[in-house]
Amino acid sequence: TTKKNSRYEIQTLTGWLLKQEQAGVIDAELTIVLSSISLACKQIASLVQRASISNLTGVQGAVNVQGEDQKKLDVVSNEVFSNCLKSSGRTGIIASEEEDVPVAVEESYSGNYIVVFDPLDGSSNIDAAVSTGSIFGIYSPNDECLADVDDENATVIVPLAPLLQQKQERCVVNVCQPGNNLLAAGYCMYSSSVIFVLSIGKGVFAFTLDPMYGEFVLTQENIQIPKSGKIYAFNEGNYQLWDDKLKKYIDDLKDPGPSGKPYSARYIGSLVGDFHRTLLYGGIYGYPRDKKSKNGKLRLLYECAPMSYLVEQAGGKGSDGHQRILDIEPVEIHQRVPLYIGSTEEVEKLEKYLA
Ligand code: AHM
Ligand code: MG
Repeated sequence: TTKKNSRYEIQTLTGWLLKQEQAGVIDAELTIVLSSISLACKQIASLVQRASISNLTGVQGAVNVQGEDQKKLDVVSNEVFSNCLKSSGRTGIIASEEEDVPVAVEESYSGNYIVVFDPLDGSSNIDAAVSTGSIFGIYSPNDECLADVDDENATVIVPLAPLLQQKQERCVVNVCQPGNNLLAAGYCMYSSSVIFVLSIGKGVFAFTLDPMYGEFVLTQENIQIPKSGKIYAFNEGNYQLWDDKLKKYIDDLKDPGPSGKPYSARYIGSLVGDFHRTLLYGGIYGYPRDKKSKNGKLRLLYECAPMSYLVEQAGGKGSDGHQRILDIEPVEIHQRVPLYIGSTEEVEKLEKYLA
């Protein structure tokens, strides 16, 4: 519970970030990056809420009832997220699930943080007004990641980004960093409440958007995921495409024998919503590889690594079935990996079945 000195005192996200800065947990630049992300999330929250009123539902390129061209909400959300980060002046490179390649931010004048994000995840849910979310991760521009322009494995060419410019006119920065290097990660869930969940490496905190103040207000401190939980969230429509070991695991959850109670199935089809429930109630979320998708569906950089960082900060586990997600070194920015995430005991149990 949150300690309040007076009934009028609220702890806003901005106030909380400033306290963290004062305590030396994050620097002033990162504080600015995080508050620009929270601004993007507020904007996206209002776009999501008004989507069907302002003709933001439907498919990209379609024509609406007034005969105007439509933009899909995930495309608009990408613009909102990118613009907020660019105008913060503190992000050197942004990589979005919606863009083919990472983008160097020329407006950046200090900080130069690398931000990876999925601006609107679970977008197939929008037209039915079901939960969606934004996911992000923040890396520092590590000098060790600087490489020669001729390096074929380098990921992005940064033209004249100020800090890097001192070293060479054009240099190359590798956005493909393992989750282990994350400085911060979080998500914003657009649901019956708008909830911003964040970790800066010292636990997981949740802030709820107060529609009266228009501010994110601290609502949960140091969230700990239950050690176990009897809820599983998998798209079981893919069952026939799964590996036999995984089928056996799911069969056993449903049929624990005469003594046990079967697990409950819950699946929104929105990683942020399914993850948020798992974080609070315990259990396991999984997106396995299958016969059609050899590496599953979810992206390592924008989805799996930030969520694994958060779950570990809350005392849980994120795995690809065999190894820790945060240890995986990405080789390309849109890389996909299988994801099993949630309560420690549940993820370990699954790993035993897959071994
Ligand atoms: P998206 O990035 O295209 O929105 O896809 C990611 C979403 C996740 O939010 C969700 O967990 C998953 O896809 C659901 O996939 P499926 O419909 O195959 O179950
Ligand atoms: Mg996504």
